[in-house]
This record gives sequence, C-alpha cells and structure tokens, in this order.
Amino acid sequence: MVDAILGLQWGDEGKGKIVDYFAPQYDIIARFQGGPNAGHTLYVEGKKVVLHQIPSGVFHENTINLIGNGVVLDPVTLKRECETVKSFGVDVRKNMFISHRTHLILPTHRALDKASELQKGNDKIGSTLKGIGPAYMDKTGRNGLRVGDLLDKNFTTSYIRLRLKHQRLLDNFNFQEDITAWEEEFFEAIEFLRSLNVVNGEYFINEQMAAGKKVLAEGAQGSMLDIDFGTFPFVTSSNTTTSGVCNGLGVAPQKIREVMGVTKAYCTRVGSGPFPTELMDETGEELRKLGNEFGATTGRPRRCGWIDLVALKYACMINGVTKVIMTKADVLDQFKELQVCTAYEVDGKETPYIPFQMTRHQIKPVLKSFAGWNQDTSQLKNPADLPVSMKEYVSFINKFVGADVSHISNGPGRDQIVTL
Ligand code: 2SA
Ligand code: MG
Repeated sequence: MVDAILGLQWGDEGKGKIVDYFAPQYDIIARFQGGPNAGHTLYVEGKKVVLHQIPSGVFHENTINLIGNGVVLDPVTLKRECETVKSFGVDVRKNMFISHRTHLILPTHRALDKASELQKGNDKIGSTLKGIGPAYMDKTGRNGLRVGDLLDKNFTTSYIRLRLKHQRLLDNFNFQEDITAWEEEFFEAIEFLRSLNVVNGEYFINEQMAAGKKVLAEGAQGSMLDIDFGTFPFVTSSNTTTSGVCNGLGVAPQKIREVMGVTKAYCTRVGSGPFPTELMDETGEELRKLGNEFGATTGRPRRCGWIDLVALKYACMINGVTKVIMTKADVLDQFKELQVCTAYEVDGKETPYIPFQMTRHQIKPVLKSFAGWNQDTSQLKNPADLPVSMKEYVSFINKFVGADVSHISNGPGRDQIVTL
C-alpha cells in the first residue's frame, strides 16, 4: 500500500518536516513529481538541511528512498546533495534508487527556463529557473533524455542532438548564455549518476509492495500549482495532486490508502499568480517575519495571507484527502484576530468555487473573523492543552473542507507536533 503526503496550497506547507516525522512508519519514501524546484527543509542533528532532489527519508536508517519516473532530475543538484547527506554519514548508494524512466534536466533546459521567463516580462511565471518547465516539455514532446539513456553508448550523441535543438530555440528567444561551465558540471555529475542505483522503478516499487513494504509518496510544490488543477498558467509543470502518485511511480490507484494533505495555518505563495487572501499590509509583513517566509530554493520572500478555505476545500476534493495536517500554527500565536476566507467575490458575485481563470477577474476574499489565541503554543504536546480558540479555528476548518485535521505542527523541531 501507498500513503501520500501532499501540499494543499501553493507549496512550502512544511511537507519536508511532515515526511521526516512519518518516515519511520514506512519502508520506502518516494518522490513522484517535480525536481530541484522543490525545497524540503529538515533539521538533522540540529542542523538545517534543504533537500531538492533526494526524498526526505534519506536520514532515516533502514528507509529506502526512490526517485520516481515522474520526477525531473538535475544530475548536478543531485550530486551536490548526495555530498551534503554524505557529510552526515549517509551513503545514498545503500538507500537510494532512481527510476530508469526519470527524465533528465539538461543545462540548456535551465537556459530555456530563463529565456522564457525573460521573454514573458511582467507576465512571467516566477519560476525557480531550475529548468522544470522545459524538461517536462521535452518529456511530453517526446524528446527528453532519461536516466536509463545514460547506459546507452550513444548518450553523448543524443545529448548533442537535443542541445542543438535547444540552441535553436534559444536563438529564437534571442537569448545567449555561455553554458560551458554548466556542461562541464553536468558531465561530471552524469558520471556520478551512473554510479548510483538505477532501477526499473515501476517493478521495483510493485515488488516491494508485494513483499509487504509500506510506501510513502512525498509530494512537492502544492495542489494549487498542479498543471491541471492549479492557477494555470501560474503553476508548475507536473501533477502535484494524488493522481501524480500513480503516474509518477507506476502504482495503481487502489493501492493508495491514506492521503495526508499538508496546509499551513495561514497561506503563502512564491512566484507570480493569483492569491486572493494575500495581505499587502503590515499583517502580511508580520506573517512573513514570524513565519520566516523565504523560499527554501531561491530565498525569495514569500507572499503571505490568511488561510483560503475555498482553495483548501478544492484541494481536498481533488486529492481525496483523508487527513489534514496543519503546520506553522505557532506562527499565529501573537495575532489578536485571525481571518479565514470562506468564499470569493468574483466581479462582485459571491461564489464557493475556484474560477476558471483567476487573473481575468477581480477577486475579493469573503472573510470570517476568529479570535486569536494569543499565547505561546510552541511547547504544547497534548491536544487537551490547545487553546480553546485554536480548537475552534481548527474545528471550523474541519467542517468546511470535509476532512479532519489530525496533526498540528507547532514549530520546526521533530517533536513539535500535536496529534489530535
Ligand atoms: P517552476 O520552477 O517551473 O516549478 O515554477 C513554477 C511555479 O511553481 C512555483 N514553485 C514553488 N512554489 C513554492 N515552493 C517551491 N519550492 C521552493 C521552496 C521555492 C523557492 O520550497 O521554497 O525556494 O523559491 C516551488 N517550486 C516551484 C514557482 O514559484 C512558480 O510560481
Ligand atoms: Mg518548499
């Protein structure tokens, strides 16, 4: 069986910590989509580690980590990260496997990402510039190179052919960048990648499951960044929702059991795109400061606002969420009053639905106000000790989205989590 941990918002819900927390209950942690655009922050031996490509189970002894076929893999980032985890005494050759069907991110994909964003000007997506979009384009365009291709003696020829194609695109964009250094790093990293465990991911995972192993699928980004159901075009290029688990690992839908959706107690977004509950005032500034809301991959300040239950309910529906995990609840400790968005006013008309194209409308959040709890909750362990107003806040959310909050994370530490 497979359980999944997915982001219900626009990413950065704190999935890394939650995966790390649940990891001991599983035999395999598998990434099924996204690539180095992800930034999963963990605290290991008191030190902060941000993982981009490696699944978040890597620091648990006896846990197998799988990079699934749905991921796009930047060998350079992977190599760097393997070196980081090695400094903690972890040997990825023992506990990490990579599907042979995983697509590679080439240096020219990164250049194309940059070129495309530059060309869009003010309409840019605000991508992480890691080459995600172009790499997935080459996958669906049936041009991409996969990890399994590295074992082919003609790999370099295929690489050069694809690079030439990219070069012509870059010329069209009128974009020039010297990628010699990137390429050098890339080929070094490719050599390293060849020395890792490359497997038939779909057989690997199904055989493990048949042997009774428990799998945790680790989502990256968030549901509102899903290529199909997110705020298109301001989305990432993969299916970040539950269906992505099937495609990105090769597991059948009926194998999926628990879907744990992670949401912050408020809301953030990096990059461009609609964000109805965004606060452009001091409250937003305070959330950013108290929540330390800066991108884990790019360091960009995150946009902050109140929790958006219209989007959250939608995400629970699309994902089939069975449990909601609320993170960073302690960030709200100091607020006297909290707001939650219960509907949108779209061009003056109230609706409970996500509009087709949010950017085409004036969207105002319909807000309901709650009393803040105004106390330090970061040390609480017992659900009975949670402030009454926090319980009210949570129980309103449960009813609204139709799934119950099962855990509240009240700080970055591994032990800062209350099980309800
Ligand atoms: P891309 O690079 O093509 O996937 O960007 C497309 C959009 O998806 C957003 N996106 C993200 N949003 C939140 N967190 C992400 N990961 C990093 C993190 C981001 C960072 O964990 O902090 O460090 O800045 C992530 N990855 C992609 C992106 O902002 C675009 O809106
Ligand atoms: Mg993140």
